[in-house]
Amino acid sequence: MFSNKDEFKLAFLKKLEMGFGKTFPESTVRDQYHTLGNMIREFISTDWINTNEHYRLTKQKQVYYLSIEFLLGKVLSQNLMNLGIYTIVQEGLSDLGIGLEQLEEIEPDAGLGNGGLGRLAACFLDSLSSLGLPGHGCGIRYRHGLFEQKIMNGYQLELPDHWLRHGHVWEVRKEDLSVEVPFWGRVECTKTGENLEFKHLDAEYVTAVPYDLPVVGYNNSTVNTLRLWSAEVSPYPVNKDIMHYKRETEMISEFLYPDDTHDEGKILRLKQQYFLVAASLRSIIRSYLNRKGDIKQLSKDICIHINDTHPALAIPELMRILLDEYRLGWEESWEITRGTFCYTNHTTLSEALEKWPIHIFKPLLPRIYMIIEEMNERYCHELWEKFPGEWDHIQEMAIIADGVVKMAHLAVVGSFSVNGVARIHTEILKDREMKLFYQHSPEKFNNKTNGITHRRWLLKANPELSSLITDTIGNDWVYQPEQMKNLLPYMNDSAFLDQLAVVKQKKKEQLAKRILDQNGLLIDPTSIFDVQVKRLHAYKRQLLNIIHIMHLYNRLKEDASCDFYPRTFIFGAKASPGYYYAKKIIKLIHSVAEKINHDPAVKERIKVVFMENYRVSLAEEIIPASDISEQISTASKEASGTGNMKLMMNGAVTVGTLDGANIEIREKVGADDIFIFGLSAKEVMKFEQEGGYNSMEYYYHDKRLQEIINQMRNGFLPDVADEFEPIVDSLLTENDQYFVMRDFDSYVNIQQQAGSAFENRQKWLRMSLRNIAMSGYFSSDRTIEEYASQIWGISNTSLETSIN
Ligand code: 26W
Repeated sequence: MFSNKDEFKLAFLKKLEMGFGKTFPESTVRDQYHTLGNMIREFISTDWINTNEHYRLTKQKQVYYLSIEFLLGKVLSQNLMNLGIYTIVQEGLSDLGIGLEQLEEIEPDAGLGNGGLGRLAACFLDSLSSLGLPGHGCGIRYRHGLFEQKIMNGYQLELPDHWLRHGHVWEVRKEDLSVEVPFWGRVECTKTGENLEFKHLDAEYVTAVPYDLPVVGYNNSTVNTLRLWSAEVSPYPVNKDIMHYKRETEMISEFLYPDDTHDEGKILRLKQQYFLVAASLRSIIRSYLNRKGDIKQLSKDICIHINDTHPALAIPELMRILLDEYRLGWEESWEITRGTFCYTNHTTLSEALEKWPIHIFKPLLPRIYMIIEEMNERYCHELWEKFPGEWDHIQEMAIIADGVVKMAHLAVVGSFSVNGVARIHTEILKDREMKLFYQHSPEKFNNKTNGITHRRWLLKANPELSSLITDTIGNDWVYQPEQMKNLLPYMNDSAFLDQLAVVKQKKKEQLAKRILDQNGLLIDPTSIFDVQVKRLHAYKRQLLNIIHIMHLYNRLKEDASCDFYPRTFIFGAKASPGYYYAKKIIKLIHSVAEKINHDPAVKERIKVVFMENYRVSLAEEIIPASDISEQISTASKEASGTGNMKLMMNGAVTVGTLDGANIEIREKVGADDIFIFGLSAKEVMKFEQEGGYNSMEYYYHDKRLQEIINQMRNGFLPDVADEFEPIVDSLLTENDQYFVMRDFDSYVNIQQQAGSAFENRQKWLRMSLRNIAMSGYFSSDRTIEEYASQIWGISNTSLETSIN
């Protein structure tokens, strides 16, 4: 299509004129963006076709990653980079007087996810393609992704995300591959000879229309597919008001649920879940039968991965297909089904465990409910054989109990593999949350510590650091990120450390400029950039961070001459719209910022910045500029965390608890190059079980805490006096469920150590370097290789293997 910038320019101008009927000087930046996007998508299509053809001909096993969320962010530059045409395009555009950054700016983030779980799915897709592995995503094409956050007077406002307003250049609508998904109705059972036959009658149909997005591998000609389903009215007749039916149908793919911890039990969410799995399974099976003829071999030729329990209905749905459509017997269907699914758990927080009330479930999905009932009965029978008479034990493990369908139980029982996302998380699953299941079938359980794609989070987000790495150790690390270890010998090379410092400084200046533009706040780019960016949740303890900031402020007010290295505290966080407490924390951060940022006495020393509308593209700007990475969840609560890995890879040093993947980070960098504080997971769980923690004691005995808590209610902070009562109550009246006060002293100390370490420039640069050098393990390539070899049983058989 084009192989140098002049060819690119010609093709670009021609496409622009043909596409928009305008001359180049008449075109807008948006016209130019769409032209480029369309051009690149067409450029991709040859490899896309070839990849599919290759899979079809080699008949190799395929993996499908089912997820209710895919948090892709922007794709233009990642695609250009993976295709190896970034420079050609950049230079060609530049000759025309167009900055590629301006076009990138126009592209909306695809924000089809809340946080960690959705972003992980996006990183996994990138790794699958880049490793040349046959793995595809299946999700929902929400018309509105995660809400846009605006801050007004310190309060969060939510605006709908209109990412599709101007069309989406990367998607291809495949109307001919649409499928019908049935809801409601009734099941009729008839006996034909020996067999029972089940028919779903009077169902209301929804048409699922697929939109395919290409997932481009890094420099290897592999293009896998992310198939996103959109809900549209069905041509089948309905028995109700047509306008009402249309509205209800389209609602299914209208909004992403903006909650990442609370299971709300809403019927629309259940509809979304079944919609996703019914449509995906149909298309997976269709393409399987195209490749291979025999449905009975399904589990040898495909693997379906369910990302948390949200797509767990795929299990009874496959049973339904095998039983009702292919007429296999129960035993055989069950064998195939259990050999096909694998499940990842992403949280042990009990409020996040999905449970569907039968009275909602059964009428909406009558045949699926029947199948789950049968699964439950057979499973309980099997348990009875093993634990005769132990009713409680069986009841605790049942799939249906207490009037609800327990999705985690369904997922465990119907899968051949169950994994957690960091070592401690998997251990907690095995000894607590899923203990009984682990005892019953230990062979299913395994750990796969999360990872992130270094191609986005280093190569793309931090080209300056990437160039420095490549100039120093060559570019093997791009294909084998663990090679970043080869940077370790530069630990004592002061010329190299200086260059590292220059890169970090440059990223900090870029972020300072963004903060000035966006927040109107002038910050000192030589101060420590202390960053906490993630969803707002009580267990993540943004509160501990802000309390510590209040403490520093109080100290500086008392003694202006005290030794303190200037710091800029940077927050980015969205709160779920219905999460009242989380929104109070956002307000508190703003009130504290207001107070501190306007006090001339501390002005040069502490700044507090809340960056509005945290999302993938903003993360790409903040993370490379960070010095300190705040990973301060109450130990045992954060399954893994992945922001911790992104920050480490960009040379930030972690201040954190021994929670999630922080534990493995410490193992990699060594105890000297990470700042660990606070209760251990064991200690937290002991308090939770046995009691013995009394937060009031900390209020009475720690004068620092007392002063801070008083300041939340005595008019010290701007705004009404009782604004922060819910926070004070959580700390005092409700006995501080997340041990903020308990960990406060330890946090103050470790933060002081981190501050002193920063003042020793050489020491800090060495710490930073060790974090970068050891971050290769946390590439999602390593994670995906483990999934591929240990769970899925797939390998790279592409014609062109990617190692250059
Ligand atoms: C039912 C509502 C709901 C929605 C989403 C409950 C729970 C979720 C997710 C499981 C929340 C989530 O994103 N979990 C995060 O997954 C990341 C990727 O594995 C981990 O790194 C985070 O620690 C975990 O909180």
